[in-house]
Amino acid sequence: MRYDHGGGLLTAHLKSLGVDTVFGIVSVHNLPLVEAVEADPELRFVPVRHEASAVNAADAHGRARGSIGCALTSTGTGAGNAAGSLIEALASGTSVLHITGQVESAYLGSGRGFIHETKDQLGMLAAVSKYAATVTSARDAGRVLREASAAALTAPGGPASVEWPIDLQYAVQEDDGQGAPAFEVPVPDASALAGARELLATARRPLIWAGGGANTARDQLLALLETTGAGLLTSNSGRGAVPEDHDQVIGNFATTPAARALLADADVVVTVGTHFRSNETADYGIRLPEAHIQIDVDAAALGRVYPASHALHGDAGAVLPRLTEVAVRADGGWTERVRRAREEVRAVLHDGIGPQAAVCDALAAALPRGAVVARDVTIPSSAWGNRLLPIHDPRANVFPRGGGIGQGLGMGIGAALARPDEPTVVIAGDGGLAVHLGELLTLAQERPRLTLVVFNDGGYGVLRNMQATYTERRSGVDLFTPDFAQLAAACSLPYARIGDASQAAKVIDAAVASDGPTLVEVDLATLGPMKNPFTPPVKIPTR
Ligand SMILES: Cc1ncc(C[n+]2csc(CCOP(=O)(O)OP(=O)(O)O)c2C)c(N)n1
Ligand SMILES: [Mg+2]
Repeated sequence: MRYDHGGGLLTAHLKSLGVDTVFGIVSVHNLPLVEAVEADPELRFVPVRHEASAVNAADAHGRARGSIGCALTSTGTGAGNAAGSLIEALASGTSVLHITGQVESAYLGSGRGFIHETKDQLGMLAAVSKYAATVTSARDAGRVLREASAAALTAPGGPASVEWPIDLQYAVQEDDGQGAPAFEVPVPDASALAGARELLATARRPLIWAGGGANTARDQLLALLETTGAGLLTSNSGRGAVPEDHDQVIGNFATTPAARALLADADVVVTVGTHFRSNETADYGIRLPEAHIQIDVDAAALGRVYPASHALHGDAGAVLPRLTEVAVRADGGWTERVRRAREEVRAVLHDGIGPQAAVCDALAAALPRGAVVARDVTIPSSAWGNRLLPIHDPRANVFPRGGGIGQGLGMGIGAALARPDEPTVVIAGDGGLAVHLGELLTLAQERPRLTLVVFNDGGYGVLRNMQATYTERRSGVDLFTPDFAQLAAACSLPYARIGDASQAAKVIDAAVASDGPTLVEVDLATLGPMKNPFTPPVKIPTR
């Protein structure tokens, strides 16, 4: 195919991927691309206010659809601004096609100070992306885009960055349509698989632990769960792979005493596509049974944290049915114990969060099944949003897996635009929201069905709690916080306040039912403290 310039090539490529929304900031170094997206009736260009948010929004747009998102940034500072959020997509293995500018190809690497030029932009992108490449000719761009997208979409996924010199963006493109690489799906070792099958054929107290890698094998996971009567633990990323109202789902509660006791008594654990991240394993401190069948498409993950007695290098969707074929039913008492543990961990947490339980309950009641809950890194997310607030579909489960604050609103906007027919909720703290406060303007401009719930405690509460627990200091945690009612008014955003628990249901119901954005402030000073203050599950290394 021949295209007048790179814009036509890009839009055709995006449509072939099913992408209909692109997030970015326009620049002299991406102008033909932005204009082509904007001009195409099948595509929407969303001008966000920071490149990090462009990547967060594109990432979450992909997560909410179970596909890939696209972000467009400028050269140099623009690409650098995107880097923090590319790190998030890399940490989470989510698929983002990031296209950024580059100086004219004649000046690449010349150090002449061409506008936006930076040292080793490709090296920077390579460090934070799964794939990074430079377009080197107008015959080459199509291949690079296809290769990048295939890398982003192939499990374990990640961001793919393409830097495109501005002269080559404007050039006539000759695309031969070649070069979409085929990736081989790994097949587990036959003897490891046979051993795993033998083990499951006699297991009477099985547990399953699902991570984000199980999200593409939902039916197969459910079949193994129901055939065995096992209990299901999940990482935060594995939430919703089986809907969390299923009575065998314990969920993201592995570090609780009840779940640890189950792990101690289990005769086998099958783990599926999980990292065993530090926060979800008490810094790798919780114990797993020795009989450990681990399934992962990423060879590096096998045995990386916990030894795997049966390491199955393969795709969960293909491997799980091989186990289900031979699996037997657990002891009836075991499945009963799983159900009791499920109830117990929820009741204990519900009680421990005190008045915030009213907000959690209100959200659970107001949201339709499968609606996206995007969660910034704030106490309400860490304490209950990541566990208690039910998730029934992995595409609803949007949160920064790398733990970086400030990404929630951008993610929420991306997800809300991916799912215009449903409400989306963002849970953010006052500190995290301030990182990309400019995205309130994107929210005001695009007006998606998004309820932004800001938990205002006038600072970085989680660090305050850590300091109170460990050092009795108060350093760097108290923040000037805006008057949110006035801020909302200045942005033409409807505003509501939850000042005590009795107001939660009414405020949340109205906001979620509206067909546009609402800023809801939860005033934590008047709502009152949690019964058990939250301190993060991280250790002080010297203690
Ligand atoms: C990018 C980034 N910078 C700093 C941190 C450290 N950090 C973790 S939570 C947090 C406080 C967030 O404050 P807020 O959003 O108000 O939530 P709160 O803890 O008050 O509930 C900070 C600064 C981080 N996780 N990510
Ligand atoms: Mg705060």
